[in-house]
Amino acid sequence: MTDNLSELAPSLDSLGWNPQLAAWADDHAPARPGRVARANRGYALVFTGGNAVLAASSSVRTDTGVAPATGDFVTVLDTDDGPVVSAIAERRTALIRRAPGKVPEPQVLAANIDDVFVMHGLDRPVNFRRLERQLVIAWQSGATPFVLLTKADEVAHHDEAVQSIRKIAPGVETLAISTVTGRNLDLIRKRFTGSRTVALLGLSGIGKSTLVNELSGGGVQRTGQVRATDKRGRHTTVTRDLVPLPGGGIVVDTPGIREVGLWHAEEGLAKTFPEITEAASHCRFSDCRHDREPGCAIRAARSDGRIPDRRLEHWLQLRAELQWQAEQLEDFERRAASRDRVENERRQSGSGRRS
Ligand SMILES: Nc1nc2c(ncn2[C@@H]2O[C@H](COP(=O)(O)OP(=O)(O)OP(=O)(O)O)[C@@H](O)[C@H]2O)c(=O)[nH]1
Ligand SMILES: [Mg+2]
Ligand SMILES: [Zn+2]
Repeated sequence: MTDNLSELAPSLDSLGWNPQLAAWADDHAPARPGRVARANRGYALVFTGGNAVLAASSSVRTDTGVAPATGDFVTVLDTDDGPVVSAIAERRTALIRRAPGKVPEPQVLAANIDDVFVMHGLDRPVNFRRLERQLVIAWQSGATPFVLLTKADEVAHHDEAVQSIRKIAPGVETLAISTVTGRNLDLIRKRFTGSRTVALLGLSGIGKSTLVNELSGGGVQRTGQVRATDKRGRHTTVTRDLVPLPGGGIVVDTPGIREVGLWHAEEGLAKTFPEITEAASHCRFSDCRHDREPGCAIRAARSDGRIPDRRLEHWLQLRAELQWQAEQLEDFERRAASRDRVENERRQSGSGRRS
């Protein structure tokens, strides 16, 4: 694998190494500690302090049911077959979406992060629903979300966009930035100190990798032009990469994501819609469905304009989606368990015949 990441050699301290992790790693000696810079199917590129090692990860996945994700703290054991990821430390935070496809399973976009930069390009209309979904998974991660509106140099009146977004992202710092004019980049740079780790989230072509290059002061990440006609990106970044910055701090560049599936995100939903969560706590009945029940504080807030229709509708939809997903997951697990039972019985009756 030849790429810029494997040529970096950050120290363990700059990657967020701490006494708890050291104690954890001691239990796994003689394996070496490190942090995952990039995870591929079956392999992880691991910064082990002064080195980047490509380690096999299938066995740890089979043993623990967890595959290493970008940002994970891991141990790497040298075996006759080469380096192998031998353990993954419990994640402090994790940015997770539901993996695309029919099977209900999580996809970890970044682990052990402190902030999530939810990014939208001002060169196209902001999709509020997508932004709200992104905020749900960002809040759910346990990290602090920020909204960055990129390409501020391309629009004359971006203040309006910033104001309308502040309304749908209460409690979330929202900034318009530009890598062309340098607008607000000083504020962004200030977030990056020590081993603080920030994950970037957003559609293809909105300038995630360009920001990474701007912050790192060099062409670490490849960037690609958007299509002139509809501003669509070309999915230039295809892996989730942990990029340590020379002045401190770490940024996780990610491929552009269109589908933001939710995964166990009740808390994230509550934090994304704080005004609705607050109103719900005043409904007369604790199991109020906010439909026709008497004393519904949400309906009252809606009718006097404190909660906009659009936001309430989206909240109800996302809540229903989470409920549906919980049922689907239960059903899925029940079917898997019954398959295992049948398989066990088949095996036992088979061994019975042999004896
Ligand atoms: N005008 C302007 N263009 C920008 C800015 N930031 C990025 N771009 C351009 O937007 C295009 C896409 O940038 P990338 O950084 O590759 O976008 P990305 O979000 O990493 O895209 P994917 O890797 O495909 O997910 C490039 O042509 C950049 O030069 C900005 O602040 N202003
Ligand atoms: Mg990119
Ligand atoms: Zn109610």
